[in-house]
Amino acid sequence: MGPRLLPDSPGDGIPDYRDLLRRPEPVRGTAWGLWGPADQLGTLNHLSPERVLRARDSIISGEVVPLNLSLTEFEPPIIAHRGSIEHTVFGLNEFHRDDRMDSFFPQASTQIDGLRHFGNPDRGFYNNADPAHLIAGRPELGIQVVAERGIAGRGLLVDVGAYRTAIGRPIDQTSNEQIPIADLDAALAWQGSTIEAGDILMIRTGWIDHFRNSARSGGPLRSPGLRQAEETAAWLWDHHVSMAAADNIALEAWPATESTLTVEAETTGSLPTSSHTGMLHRILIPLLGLTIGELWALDELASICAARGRYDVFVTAQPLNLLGGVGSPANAMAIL
Ligand code: UVW
Repeated sequence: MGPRLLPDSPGDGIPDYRDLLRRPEPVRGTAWGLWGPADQLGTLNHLSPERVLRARDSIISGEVVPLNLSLTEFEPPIIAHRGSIEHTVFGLNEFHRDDRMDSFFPQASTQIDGLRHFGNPDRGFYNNADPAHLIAGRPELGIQVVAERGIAGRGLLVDVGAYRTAIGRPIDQTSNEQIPIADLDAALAWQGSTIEAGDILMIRTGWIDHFRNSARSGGPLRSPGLRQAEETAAWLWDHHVSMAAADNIALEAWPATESTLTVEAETTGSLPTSSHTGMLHRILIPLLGLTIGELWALDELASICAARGRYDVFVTAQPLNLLGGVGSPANAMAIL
């Protein structure tokens, strides 16, 4: 695999998804090597300084809208293997306070999933990273790579939840409804938006509001989200988005029980099926190098965007600078 450094201007020579599928093995269907053999940023490479600068055109009023839920929003935790923060405030004397967090799961609330988070069972981790190196204290694909760079650029809210309500076909928030790319395209047309290369895409389903009002009462955890299909991956890749975030559990529908995606390791039985079976994560993160955002707080932003009739904003997100971290609170904000 020869390194091929991609130019970063619109209309540049980035291969489309079909071309990725025509790449020779062992990189068929992947973006591996496109930004160099040692690349750790994947599609965040789309966020060139020129694009960041252009994103200032999205700032109209100077209003700032944080996009983060509370670190303790989900009590009890919505993902079983993630625990609850134990926060201790202590003082060295009567006029001093310090604090400590135990049982802190960086992906327990509004988060960024770094490129360590998922490998593809048939292909491996992004840019062929050695799985043995994906451990605490080692740098490969760690979230510190993103923290040391920072995320800033044009954000585009796609309010597919509002669109579906407006056309009288509201998303079923109680289900793991799969949202097809046709709905994303229709929502973009409805709100008068066009994706630009490098956009930080923010997809609002409206699930958080539903969860706050009802899902806490119990029952199996479900959220609508992107359809688990290769065409979804192709759509995200071909639009040259720098990252994709959503207000739901996993960006994609959860659980992935309606997925059409398979991996050979599971079909041949060498890997047991699991809750990750069928997940789109297995393409987006390891094969395309797409950084993902989950559980982003997009409702206030959506109201303001609807009122101003414009859905592009300036976005920043700054993950924690944790060497070898897998994910992080997003620390994201929109500037309008
Ligand atoms: C799920 O597995 C549901 O999502 P993630 O691990 O990306 O938070």
